[in-house]
Amino acid sequence: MCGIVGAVAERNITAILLEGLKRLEYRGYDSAGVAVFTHNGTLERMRRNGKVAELEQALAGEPLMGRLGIAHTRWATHGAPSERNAHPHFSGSDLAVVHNGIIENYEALREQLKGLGYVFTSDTDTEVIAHLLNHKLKDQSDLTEALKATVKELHGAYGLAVISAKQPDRLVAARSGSPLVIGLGLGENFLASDQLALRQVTDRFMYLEEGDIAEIRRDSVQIWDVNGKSVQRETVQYRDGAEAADKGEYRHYMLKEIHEQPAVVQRTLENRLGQDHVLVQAFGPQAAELFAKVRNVQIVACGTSYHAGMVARYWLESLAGIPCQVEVASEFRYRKVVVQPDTLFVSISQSGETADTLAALRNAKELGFLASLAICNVGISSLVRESDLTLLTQAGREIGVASTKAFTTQLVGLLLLTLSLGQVRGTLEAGVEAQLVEELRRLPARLGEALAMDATIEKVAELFADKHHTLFLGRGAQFPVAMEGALKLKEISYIHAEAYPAGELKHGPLALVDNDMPVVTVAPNNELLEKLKSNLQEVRARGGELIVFADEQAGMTNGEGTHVINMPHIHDVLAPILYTIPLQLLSYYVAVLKGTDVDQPRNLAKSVTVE
Ligand code: HGA
Repeated sequence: MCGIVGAVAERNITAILLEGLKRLEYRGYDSAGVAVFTHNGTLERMRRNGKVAELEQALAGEPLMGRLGIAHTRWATHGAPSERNAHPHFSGSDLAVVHNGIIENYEALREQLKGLGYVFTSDTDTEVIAHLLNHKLKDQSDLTEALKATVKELHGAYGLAVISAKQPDRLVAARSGSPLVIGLGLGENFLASDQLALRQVTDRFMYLEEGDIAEIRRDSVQIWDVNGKSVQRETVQYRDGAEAADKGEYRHYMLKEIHEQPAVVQRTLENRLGQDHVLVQAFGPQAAELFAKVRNVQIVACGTSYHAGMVARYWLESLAGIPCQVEVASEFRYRKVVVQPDTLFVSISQSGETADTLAALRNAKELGFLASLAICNVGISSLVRESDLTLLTQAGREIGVASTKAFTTQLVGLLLLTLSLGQVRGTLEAGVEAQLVEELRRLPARLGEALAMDATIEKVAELFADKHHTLFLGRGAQFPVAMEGALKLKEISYIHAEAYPAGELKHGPLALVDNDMPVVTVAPNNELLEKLKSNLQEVRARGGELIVFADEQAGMTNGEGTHVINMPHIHDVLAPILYTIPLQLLSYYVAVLKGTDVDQPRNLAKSVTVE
């Protein structure tokens, strides 16, 4: 979502701030801005609606030079995307603030501050922070102390970076509910909402914890915890080079990331498979002992990760014999939940900073779950740090907003979890586990075969380019795959897409079917196939055009209005992972035909760190 970058150095920092914003832009991108304490001794800012490139162009025309600055890329929550709502927000001419998150009591604060004579120039919740801080500075001239007093009055979530022309030797920061990391340099220091923004300037980082306030100067960093106690935070060093952030030979990040799936699935399996069984220790040293006690599983996630959880439910109940519930985090966190004894709480999130999922995990701690497990792509995320057990997916950095490789690696992680639980609890026959382990080893090659269908799918995409509505059908564990396919299509091509379990068709959605509504079907290759074929007849009888992804051994053939795309044969349990690939490619090629912004679709953002 929004991104924060800050720097205090002896050299000009504007280029560093801009580069940081570019690295964060895939998360939120409706406007951007920078504030710099210039060589003239004044605080100046430049803001632009639109992408970071607009800001860069503006700065090329009118450079801002200085050694202290903060910058922001915005994904609006309060107030439309526009230059006046873009951060940094000023109070007077001396104070600049950037903010990630939401201030829930901003209306009351706004009224109070207006009463004190402050004039608001934006519609954001953020601007109240700038004025409140300005007000606190009247009693307390030290910026850090004034920020400590300010955050006491804020309800909601914030990652904040502040600079003042009156104390131009420091950046001051506060974290509550929105991540911040300090980048440590030599005679210079930095701040960002994600270390990725700073990898070009340092490899040493210090993560702020909930409630921390930090004062960052060129040659020192001081941190106070939520109780105001001065604390040290551990320094983490990354030795690997910054991850490749270019598109290589691909036209879009999304296509690159789709094609990375065989490799990242392979990586996710590495060191986790024994000869004929899953290595349960992959989930942490105490996993075997905890898993032996598990009698229920509660999965909580959002968006694409929620669909991964839905697939896992079929696996956990059919293979490991464990009752499983799956819920979207934004509902779970606010509902009165009854927890069955010995329930494992599983959260799934690509970034590990998804606000609703993180809040659900924090609530879960009070609800009497046996333990918590995070399936996550970022090892240094809040979700991972706050969970008892972790399985890191190895998808690498995912830049495209529409999640692809994160989803398939989550599925792999969830299948490893299913097999581990079945193994430890003795509910899964060793022979079945051995067979599935073998199938998992072959999975990267199968995914490669599905990717080789690229040109076929590109052709199929033409059927959708002029359509406004589509239906996606599946049965069994292929139903959540259909849900994920529909989500991908709507996210990046803006075509209305709905997913249904095929058996539900006649209970309502069949009324929508006509020759203008393509119906995409993900066929199961099991006892449900014959049932699905009957459902498809119901569509054909109403003139609906069918696009069916089916196992090459399922015996389905093309006919009038029926396009069958044969998929490489695969074990039924792994089919959801394989069938995801053509659906990703389909939405990609439809979006390309429609000319949308594939990697940064309108209104969306990566890593949803607000509620
Ligand atoms: N509420 C602020 C910041 C939004 C944000 O953090 N988005 O991810 C605004 O609307 O500007």
